[in-house]
Amino acid sequence: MPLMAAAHSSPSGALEALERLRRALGERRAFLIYSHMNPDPDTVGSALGLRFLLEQVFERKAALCYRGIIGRAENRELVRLLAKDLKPARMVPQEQYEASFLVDCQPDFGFDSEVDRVPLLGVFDHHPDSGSAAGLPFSDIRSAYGSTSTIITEYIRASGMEPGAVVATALWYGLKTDTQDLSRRTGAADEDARDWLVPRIDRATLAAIENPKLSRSYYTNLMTALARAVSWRELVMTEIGRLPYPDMVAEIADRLIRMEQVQWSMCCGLHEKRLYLSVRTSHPTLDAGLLVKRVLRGRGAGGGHDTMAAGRIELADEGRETYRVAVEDLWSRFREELGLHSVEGVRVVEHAPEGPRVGGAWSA
Ligand SMILES: [Mn+2]
Repeated sequence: MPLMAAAHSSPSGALEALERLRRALGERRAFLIYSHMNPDPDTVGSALGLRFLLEQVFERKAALCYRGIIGRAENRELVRLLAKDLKPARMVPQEQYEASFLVDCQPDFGFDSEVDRVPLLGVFDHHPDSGSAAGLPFSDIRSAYGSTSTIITEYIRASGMEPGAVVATALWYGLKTDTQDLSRRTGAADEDARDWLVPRIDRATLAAIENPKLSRSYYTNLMTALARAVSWRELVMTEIGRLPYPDMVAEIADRLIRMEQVQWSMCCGLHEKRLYLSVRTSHPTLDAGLLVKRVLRGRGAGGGHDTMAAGRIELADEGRETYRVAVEDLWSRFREELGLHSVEGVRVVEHAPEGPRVGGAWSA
């Protein structure tokens, strides 16, 4: 269908963006779409939406892949129900693709040229522009948008094509989770995308994704996290040792930030020689991403948004002592940065069978 037909009903500039993408594709026929490491709903929704564009609008071949682990039960259900063919990068015959796209991140964070063999053609992202996409033939980075799914939705609307319930549901779930139901980091573009997507989604599938069964080990890890949690006034921190999957630290940080009087939550754990950490804040002015960058300076990599951030530290080995020393150092850095170094820590669950293993007086 001619693209101009949809011009009147799509956001301004969207048609130009679609044309820019068409030109960037050139004569290439087959594309690989990389989600970011340890994919979340926004990167999965964006990848499905971009594949729809490449296949249905531009009549090319496109496949999806990811690196890392899909851990969170909701994300596993999302992939099981809507993106069955999202494959680990190592299982994809990368030589069959001429060019690749990266969605919901930028090359300095989400692309590893050692592993990701298909030459990068472009990125779609809504994180602050790191400058690392500057040399690419195509990039669309809009940091004022609540999600990458919002950006991709604009392209689909501009194309005038109907995406169907699978793609619409995945895009809506990506937008919904990244903006906590459009309650934060959100603007008119996100609301516009919501109004367009919601009538197209499959509500029963969405409900199934949002309420998945949880594994027994999930509850074990939750118990460990609570038993080892310590608070210093408005800061609460915990660690769960060996992680079933890296995302687990984010799930715990999400739960702890809801505690009364708490403005900062942090959870960390170990996965294959890496210490992963996740931070949440409800502080009205301070920025979680900046705090994590300061804490990790010279120690590891990390960053994020105003209310949530994540990071990782490469450890020399997976040994218990190496991990304990790294956690002690991390906890002390957080307390220092938040001016809580002289405040005494208090166990969150006083009579838990197992207490905190780090944090000074509580060591056992
Ligand atoms: Mn996102």
